[in-house]
Amino acid sequence: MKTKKLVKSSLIVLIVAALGGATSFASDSSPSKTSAKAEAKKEQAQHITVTNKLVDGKKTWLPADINVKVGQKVELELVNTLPDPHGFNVPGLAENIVVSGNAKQIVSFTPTKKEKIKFNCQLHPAHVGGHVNVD
Ligand SMILES: [Cu+2]
Repeated sequence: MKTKKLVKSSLIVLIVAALGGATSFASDSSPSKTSAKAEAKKEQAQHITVTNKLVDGKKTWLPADINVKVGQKVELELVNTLPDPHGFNVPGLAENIVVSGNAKQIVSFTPTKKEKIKFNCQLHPAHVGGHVNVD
């Protein structure tokens, strides 16, 4: 008689636990929806690869014209294909960067005004640079 009663009450406990579990599972989906919305709002950066290589025997950063926009975040991927370290300097935007030999480095900035800025390798005056054109 006593044993039967115990079995009955533990069955009720199990059912309640199962229902409670189902309820909390259903309410789980809303927080992930919120974070997806925040993700979409994130600003998308303009990605430009700038490569350092030998052109007609001269160490050169290419492209010579890097075209960007006011207020748009820029992500420059500086790729040095030469064995020695080289510099990359854009006054006011990305200053005195040094990229190791056979390595790459990412530099980010957001231009705030229209201008044409000369860029060069601050380590070697003979190294061929170019311009960052902010439109
Ligand atoms: Cu250089």
